Amino acid sequence: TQLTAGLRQSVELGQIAVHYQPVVSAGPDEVLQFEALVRWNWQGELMAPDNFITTAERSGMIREIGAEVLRRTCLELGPWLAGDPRRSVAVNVSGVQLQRRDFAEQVMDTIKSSGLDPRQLVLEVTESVFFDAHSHVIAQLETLRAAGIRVALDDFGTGYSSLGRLQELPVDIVKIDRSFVSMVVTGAEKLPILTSMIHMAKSLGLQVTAEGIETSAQARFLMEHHCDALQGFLFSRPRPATELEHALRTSV
Ligand code: G
Ligand code: G
Ligand code: MN
Ligand code: NA
Repeated sequence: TQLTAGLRQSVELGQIAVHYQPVVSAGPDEVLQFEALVRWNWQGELMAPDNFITTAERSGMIREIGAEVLRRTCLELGPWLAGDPRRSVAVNVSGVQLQRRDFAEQVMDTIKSSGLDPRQLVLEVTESVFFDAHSHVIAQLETLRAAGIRVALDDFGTGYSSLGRLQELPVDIVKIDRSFVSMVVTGAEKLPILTSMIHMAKSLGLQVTAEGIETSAQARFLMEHHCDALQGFLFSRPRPATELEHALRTSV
């Protein structure tokens, strides 16, 4: 299709851009992580991933795009990451990428050549990756984790698997989907599902990040309920690397 041809050309021409959204660690508030979010410069406009990720997954182009996003992220955030070993960057990974048996090796090669400490990389996957996962998908995630890379379960709470299954998954971090966070509105803070999701993840020893924080009431609620980190438009929209300084001035 036209979209696929355009994408292929853009990857070759280096027109895949990455924006970064800060993740604020709770108390003391500090930006210690960014999430890398792909953007596509298409015919003079910056296209959001919702408009092309599915197409890219179908055509397999997501592999080239994913590799380019990781390379660019290492390059653009390398200097910031080198300033403090507690800092990290999270990159989204599609199940289509994980189906390739050389995925783990490619990730390791990319971070090695850019000098990034594996402990500073987080790979975000959704539950669907585990739903029909072949054993080599799990094995690759285990290999990456053994090297120090962390795995985050993105959009947590929106999938089909039971909460109990969380214990079996090779993940270090859960990211609570913003649909749960949006339930926190002033005066209606009876949120047993949200609070038990946090509680359960914490009791399994996982780190918990809440996504889609748009109000200070939501930030307060989630901090009071022991989330480790917060992310959302309240702090900053995703921005290009040249505007990181702005994002770093963010606080709760
Ligand atoms: O950036 P935005 O908030 O519009 O992202 C929309 C969706 O696209 C999110 O679900 C996000 O996980 C996904 N996404 C963003 N960047 C990437 C990427 O580099 N690779 C993959 N596979 N998904 C991405
Ligand atoms: O699925 P994933 O968590 O990777 O999606 C990230 C997406 O969420 C990006 O498209 C990003 O722009 C969007 N996003 C980030 N913060 C907020 C927020 O506070 N509110 C809303 N509505 N979307 C957000
Ligand atoms: Mn994500
Ligand atoms: Na999410």
